[in-house]
Amino acid sequence: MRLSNFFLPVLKETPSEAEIISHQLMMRSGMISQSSSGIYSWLPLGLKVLKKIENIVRDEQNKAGVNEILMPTIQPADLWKESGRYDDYGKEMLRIQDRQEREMLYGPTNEEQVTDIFRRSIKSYKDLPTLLYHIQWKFRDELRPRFGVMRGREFLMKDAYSFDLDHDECKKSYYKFFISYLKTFRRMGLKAIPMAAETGPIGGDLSHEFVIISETGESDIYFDKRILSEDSKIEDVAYDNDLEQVVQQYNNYYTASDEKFDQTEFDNNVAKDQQTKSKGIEVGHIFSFGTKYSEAMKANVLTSEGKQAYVHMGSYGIGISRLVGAIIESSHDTKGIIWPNVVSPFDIGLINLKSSDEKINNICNDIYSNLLNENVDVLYDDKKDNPGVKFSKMDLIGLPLQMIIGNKTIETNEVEIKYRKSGEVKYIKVENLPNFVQEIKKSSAI
Ligand code: 5CA
Repeated sequence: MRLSNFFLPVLKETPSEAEIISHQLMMRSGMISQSSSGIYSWLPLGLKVLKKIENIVRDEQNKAGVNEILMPTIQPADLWKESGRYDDYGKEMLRIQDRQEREMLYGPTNEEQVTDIFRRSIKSYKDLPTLLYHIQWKFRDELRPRFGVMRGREFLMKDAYSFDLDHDECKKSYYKFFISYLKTFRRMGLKAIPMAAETGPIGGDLSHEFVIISETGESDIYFDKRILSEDSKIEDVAYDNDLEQVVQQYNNYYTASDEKFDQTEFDNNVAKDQQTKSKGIEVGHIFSFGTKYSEAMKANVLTSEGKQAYVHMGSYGIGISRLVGAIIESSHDTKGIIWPNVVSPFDIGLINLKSSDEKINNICNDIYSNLLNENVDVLYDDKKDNPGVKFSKMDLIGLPLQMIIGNKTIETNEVEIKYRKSGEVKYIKVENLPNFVQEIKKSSAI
């Protein structure tokens, strides 16, 4: 993509309403544009990151054997009346009437909708477990929407649902999601700590939230710091292993957010020098709630003994749009964002320092088209701005690697390579660039 053709409305000033760094940087780098309180448009740069995160989440759900579906954003109130949650949900739910004056709502979550799909289609224990997920916009009329996409009113969530014959089978599904979440967050370069949690309006008896450490997080978290080194091999865990054992390794460490925290328990379980208190951002939350919805909504299957049994269910959420902010919170410096390669909106930023010079233009154009031929997603700054503007813009938007070409580098027939994260700079001969590109592709340096 040529920058001259790319809609990137960067701001010079930090918007005063943006209190935390991720919100400031998302606004400054033109990733989002506010529509109303807690509701945002996603502009090209932001949308590319959102899609990358979405695709990692999707890939990990598919690998765990979960089926992707797409449920509507607008749901009939009748389903929520059946479960009893229509009144419970209160003002956080956006209620709508259609032209026939039927009560509808904009979904804040989908337990009812998915249970309806399940009960219409699955009648036998032979079809269990059934695992479904979708990635869809949600609306919650939060009392205090804030911090940009971190606590929005409209936000993108991956929500998955499991249906099993009994409590033990349901636990197996729960463990599967538990492991898939650790794999997912790790792929994004995040260390997410699983913490036993309250179940709130979703209900149930078993729940974990996945929290990443961040000074700007909304919850206080307390944990045994040894849990941070636990997930080093999580990508190698296969789903046909004994997952309970793996989950147990995590559960052995004391972790709690403020609502569950108990100082005496903390002191009894964790040596003083391992005790850590911090702030955290909840990026995922999983629940196991037995037959709460299946009984209320009559979702039952025939067992092997020919009896009817209510299915045991769980639900599993990941805040995809929140993750965009959460990743920035954990990866930035004074100049701007530092994207982990896997979610970066482009692989490389190519900077032409003198686009009025024909020779430099020709070299840059060649490099640009060669990179595109190699399937490298490159943002080519071909604009006429001065070098300072170009450098600070490229640093702000945080692409992992920059290629810089100007008078000085051309004298020696070289390209300057700058790594955004380390600040390391090196020079490569133009004719060696194809080799260099092959190398960095192989080493996943981009
Ligand atoms: N039905 C369950 C699991 S599918 C559920 O809704 N869980 S939840 O309420 O915990 O939400 C799941 C995830 O969505 C949270 O962990 C969080 O990362 C994200 N999330 C929740 N509310 C917001 C919000 N207002 N803005 C941005 N992300 C949110």
